Amino acid sequence: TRVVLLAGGVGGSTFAGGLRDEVRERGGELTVVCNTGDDLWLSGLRLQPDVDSMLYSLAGVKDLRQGWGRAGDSRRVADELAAWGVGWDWFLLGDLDLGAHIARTSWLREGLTPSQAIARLQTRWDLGATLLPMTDTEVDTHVVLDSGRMHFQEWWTRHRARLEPVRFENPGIAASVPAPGVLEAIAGADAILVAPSNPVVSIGPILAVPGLADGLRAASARVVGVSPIIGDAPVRGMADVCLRVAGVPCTAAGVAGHYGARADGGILDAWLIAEEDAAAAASVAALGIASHVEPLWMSDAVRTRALAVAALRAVGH
Ligand code: GDP
Ligand code: FO1
Ligand code: CA
Repeated sequence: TRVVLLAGGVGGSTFAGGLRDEVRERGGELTVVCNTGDDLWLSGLRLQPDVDSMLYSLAGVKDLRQGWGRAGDSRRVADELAAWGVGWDWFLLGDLDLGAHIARTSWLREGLTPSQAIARLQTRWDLGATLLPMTDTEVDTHVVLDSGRMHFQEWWTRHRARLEPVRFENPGIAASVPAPGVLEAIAGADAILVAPSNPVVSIGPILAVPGLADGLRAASARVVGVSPIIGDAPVRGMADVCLRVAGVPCTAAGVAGHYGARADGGILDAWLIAEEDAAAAASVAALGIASHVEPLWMSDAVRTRALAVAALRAVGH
C-alpha cells in the first residue's frame, strides 16, 4: 500500500508516527507531505518547524510533552544568543535542535534545495517514511492585523494568538510549485490521508500550492481526513482563532465543509469525527463526504495507531 499523508507539525507528526508503524508492518510505503508555511529565517538560520517536528517524531527523538523540538534538549546556546541580543528571546532554539538548523542552512548555502536538505536530514534515521516539503519556494505565513503584519511564529509563540488577525497570507504561494515528488506521490497513492492538523495554517498552505489540490482531485486513491476539532474545540493550539478568521465554524462538520467533498470540487471522500461529535455525522454525509465516528484522541501510541488504522479502513485499506 502506498500511502500519502498531508500534515502540519504537532498534530500531524503525532498522527504520522502511528500511521508509519501501521504502514511499515503492512510492508507499505508512506510519503509525508509537510507544511512549510510556518518556516522562517531567524538568527541567520532557516527554520522549518513543521518539517522538523515531523522529522523528530518519526525518528523517535521528539519532545513528546511539548509536541515539538528534541527530547532532552538544553539551552546553552540560546542563553548565549540572548546575551548577544540575537534572535527572539521568546522563541527557544534548543542546542540539539540548532544542530538541525545549522546543518540545513549550511546545505542551503552550498546550493542544495530545501527538498535536498530535508532528504539529507532524514538519512540520519530510519524514519520508515519519505518526508517531503510541500514546496521548495519560501512562502512563510504572515498574519495581517489592523495594526500591521507579523510572522506567524511571532503571532503564535509571542502573542499566543491573542491579537485578532484580519487574515493569513503566504506571500509568493501563487507562484510556488509543489516540491519534487509531491505530485508523483499523490498520483501513485493507494490511500491519501489528511492529518488532524490545523486546517487554515497547516493544511491551508499545502492546498494553496498551485497544482496540489488539483492533484488530489485527480488522484485514483480515495482521500480521508481526521478532524482536528473534537467537541467544537481544537485539542490544542489556535485552530479556533484561525477558523474564525477563515469564516469556518469551529466544529468537525465546519472543517469538513471547508475542505469540501471531492465530488464537489473539494478534497475529501471520507472524514473521521469524534464520538463526542457523532451528532454531526448526518450533516457531514449531506456534504457528500462519508463520515466515520471514531475515538480521535491521540493520547498514547496505541490510540494513535488505532486512529491511523481507522483512517486507512475508511478509504478501503
Ligand atoms: P502545528 O503545525 O504544530 O500547529 O500542528 P498541526 O497543524 O499538525 O496540528 C494542530 C492540530 O492538531 C490542532 O488543531 C489540534 O486540535 C490537533 N490535535 C492535536 N492533538 C490531537 C488529538 O489528539 N486528536 C485530534 N483529533 N486532533 C489533535
Ligand atoms: N513553540 C513555542 O510555543 N515556543 C517556542 O519557543 C518554540 C520554538 C520552536 C523552535 C523550533 C521549532 O521547530 C518549533 C518551535 N516551536 C515553539 C513550535 C512551533 O513553532 C509551533 O508550535 C508550531 O509551528 C505551530 O504551528
Ligand atoms: Ca505549524
